[in-house]
Amino acid sequence: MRLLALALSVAVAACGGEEFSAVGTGGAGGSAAGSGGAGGSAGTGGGSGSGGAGGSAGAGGGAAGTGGGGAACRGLKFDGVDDVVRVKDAAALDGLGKITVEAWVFPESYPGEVHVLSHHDHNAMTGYALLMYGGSEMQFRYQFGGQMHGAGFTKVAAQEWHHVAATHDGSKVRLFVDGAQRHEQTLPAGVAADCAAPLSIGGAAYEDNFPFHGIIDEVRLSRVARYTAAFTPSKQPFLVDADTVALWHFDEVAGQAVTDAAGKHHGTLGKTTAVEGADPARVPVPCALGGG
Ligand SMILES: [Ca+2]
Ligand SMILES: [Ca+2]
Repeated sequence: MRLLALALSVAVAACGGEEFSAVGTGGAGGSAAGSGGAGGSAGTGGGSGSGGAGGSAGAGGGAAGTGGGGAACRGLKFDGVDDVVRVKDAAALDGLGKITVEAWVFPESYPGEVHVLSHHDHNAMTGYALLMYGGSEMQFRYQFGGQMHGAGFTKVAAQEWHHVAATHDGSKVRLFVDGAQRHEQTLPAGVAADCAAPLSIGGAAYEDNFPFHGIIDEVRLSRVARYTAAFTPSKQPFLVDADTVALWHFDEVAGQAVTDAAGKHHGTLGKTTAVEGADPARVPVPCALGGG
């Protein structure tokens, strides 16, 4: 974890631009008038806040979720050195017939190959990973039966929020950035080879490398190909449905636990439940995902 001040400054940079338009959602603490605290960027956006169900729109330009005091929207900032989230291996995470791996990311830089989500063991040749290779080129990679299959590459620019997704519909792998299809490739569907490595977010699963540098939020793993054509990524947090394997909002206030909203694959900051250097930092992020 780097200094909190650094993390906050990054978050402000991510959401404090003039284009930022914060839309607060009612209900779950989503008041949009986030002008307080270090993250506040009041007056810069055309945000409308709803103070609850059916609430009237706020006139102010508060930057939702960036206020330092009690904002509900958080993500995890990875330092590009060793920060990672670990989720224990489970049978439900294995196999690769139909799948979607997706997340919102704000890469600060690309120190090298970085893994967004990895349940992959390169040496055992099992599992899958969504990664950026060669300095920003996204690839979806998976291995089974002694072969490695990779689909990509497509650029994911740093210093911007992007929705990134890889899908396999059993026939084709597709890569999407901000809902635009960037790549399509016919590849065999994987068999249910057991990857014994943990599932890692922000780093490689099978050894301590390929650390992500920047913020990751809203990571969802699904057992279907959710996207087979261009789409508009939702600005709202993902929801759990029957096809969701796991969904991590990263909205916890503190502590080591990383909750799976689907209830089964909770993770931990870093490599253990102890406070350690590999723990990503919890940072405020725009409540309107992707920065508005
Ligand atoms: Ca979040
Ligand atoms: Ca830890």
